[in-house]
Amino acid sequence: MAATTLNVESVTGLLEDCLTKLGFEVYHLKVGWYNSVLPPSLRLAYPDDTLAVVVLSTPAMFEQAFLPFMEERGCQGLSDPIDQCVKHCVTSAVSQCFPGQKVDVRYDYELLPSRKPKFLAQTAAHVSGAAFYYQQSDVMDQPWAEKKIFGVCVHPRFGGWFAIRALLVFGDVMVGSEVVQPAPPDCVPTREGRIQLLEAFNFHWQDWSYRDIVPPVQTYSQKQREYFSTPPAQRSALLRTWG
Ligand code: B12
Repeated sequence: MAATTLNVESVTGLLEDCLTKLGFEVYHLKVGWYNSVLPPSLRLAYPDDTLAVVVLSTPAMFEQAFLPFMEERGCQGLSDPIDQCVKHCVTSAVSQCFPGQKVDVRYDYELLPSRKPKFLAQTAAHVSGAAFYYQQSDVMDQPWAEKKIFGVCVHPRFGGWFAIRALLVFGDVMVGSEVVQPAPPDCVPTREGRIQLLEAFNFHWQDWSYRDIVPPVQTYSQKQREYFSTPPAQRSALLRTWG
């Protein structure tokens, strides 16, 4: 498709056609929305009107993309199989939907030479309207004194049962001023709720209770929980027991 015919609807529509059935969601943003909340060292080197898309994995990704991917590939020798699977799905979708188009694909686990993340996944999710990013500064009269508290995004339908996987920047696609920035749903509006959320995410993240801060429409299956609760070195053995 020629660059001039691409716009927000065609880009997100094409990506959804490929990725929704694999358990992913896509949300558009303008680079300017993202850059405006970040210091210069973390900004993306694109004009403000450049189109970007943030890709989330939902609970269904495990059964719809990951298990079939592992079955096809075999479990041997893959380090970070989930990351490899996401990369496979996203790059296949991009090359199929946008042949010849310049797309800068950045994954959540990639670092710049400066050791900073290639993109701030939570900031991207928030400014796209996908999931509210609750930060320490969103709590009035903080009870944590000087302690650093990491922030966490909450999805209106999946609570904490999702991950932010990639940012796609379409360097040749500019978005007009008619596209307005959506506010993410504020699903944890009270001070008490936000304290509970941030404490669960920072101090008890292994019990996964932060994920249920709002009633989710779907959570990770028993199989998926078992997989993520298994130390990475033993995960391929676990996959083999499932045949
Ligand atoms: Co982690 N981790 N992590 N993690 N981690 C990520 C944050 C992410 C997004 C990965 C993913 O989904 N694929 C998820 C969070 C999902 C969510 O939010 N729902 C995640 C998770 C789930 C975890 C764990 C639960 C383990 C796990 O299951 N994977 C634990 C839980 C945390 C804990 O320790 N209790 C975990 C742990 C960690 C460690 C190893 C501790 C480090 C450090 C954590 C941290 O710094 N937040 C870690 C990292 C490094 C990351 C990673 C790779 C980068 C985060 C980072 O360095 N951010 C991200 C993936 C990614 O983003 N690529 C995952 C840089 C800091 C400086 O950014 O604090 O958000 P920041 O500050 C910026 C904003 O405040 C912004 O400017 C600041 C920068 O100047 N800003 C904004 C300023 N004003 C405003 C205003 C608005 C409105 C907005 C939107 C932004």
